[in-house]
Parts: sequence; C-alpha cells; structure tokens
Amino acid sequence: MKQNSAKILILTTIFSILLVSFTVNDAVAESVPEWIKNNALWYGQGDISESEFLNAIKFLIDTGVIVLDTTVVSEMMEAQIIIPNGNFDVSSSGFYLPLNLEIGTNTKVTWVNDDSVPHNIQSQDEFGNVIDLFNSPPLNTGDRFEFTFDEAGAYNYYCSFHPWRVGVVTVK
Ligand SMILES: [Cu+2]
Repeated sequence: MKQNSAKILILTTIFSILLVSFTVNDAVAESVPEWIKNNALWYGQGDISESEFLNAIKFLIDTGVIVLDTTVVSEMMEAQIIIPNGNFDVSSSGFYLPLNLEIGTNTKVTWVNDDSVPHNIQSQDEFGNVIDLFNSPPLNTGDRFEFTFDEAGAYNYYCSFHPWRVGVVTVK
C-alpha cells in the first residue's frame, strides 16, 4: 500500500480580522468647538503635537461626535486537502488526504494537486449530482484551488476525470 504520509499536511492558521469604521454624527457636529475643527490644520502645520491631536479625536469620540462601530468580522482558519500521487489510479489507495476533512465555519480549504495528472474538484449534492457551489477548472500538477466554507454541513465532491475519487468536507 502506497502511502504519502510525508505529504499529509493540514495547515491551520487562525487569525482575526478586526474592522473598525466610524461615522460622524452631524447633529452633534454643530457644537464642536472651533479649536477642535482647526486641530487637523494645526497638526499638519506642526503647531500642535501628535498627542494633542489624538486627544482632540478622543474628545470627539467621548462627546459622541465620532461614533466608533467595532465589529469582529470573522475568525478565519485554513486547511488543506492533498490530491496525492497515484490518485488517478482506480486500483491505488491514493485517497484525498484527508478523505473527510473536518473543519469549523469560515475555514478556507485549499486543494493541492500532488498527482502527476490533472484533476478537478466538483461539488456534489447528496445524490452525487454536480452542483454549482465549488467547482475548479482542471488542476495541473502543483495547482491549487480554494473555497471558503461559511455554513455548517457535509459537502461532497469528486473529480469528474476520475469519478471513483470522492471526498467529503464536514463543516461544524
Ligand atoms: Cu482526478
């Protein structure tokens, strides 16, 4: 039995994306003192220091002129599925590595073709019909294909060139 254990590689990178946006509250902006309005100009001219300038911004936030809206958009993870050497051969054990990838939501999955011939990735419904969810072009040796799974579920896929090769991504 041929094994490609050295190539079993699951990369999991966790990183958070923090998005901060702000809006200006026009109703309150009328009552902003002149010295605040001139702050950017003075800062640009070097008349006031950076900490004074930041204090002015802090004042605008404290008084509700600038409204900060902080949202944690996502916590994204990454995982890999290797299409191993010999995967094309119906009589070989070259299963996808891993055959059933288990991940959390918001995980970006990258398929990597380590085989000597082209393959593709076609998502399937529970009956084995190809559906338009994640569908790669032909992947030559070394090519990659990415898809990010946002919703929980069991996602089947196969290679249309070698339909005996089926895999699953389970999103919890
Ligand atoms: Cu294939």
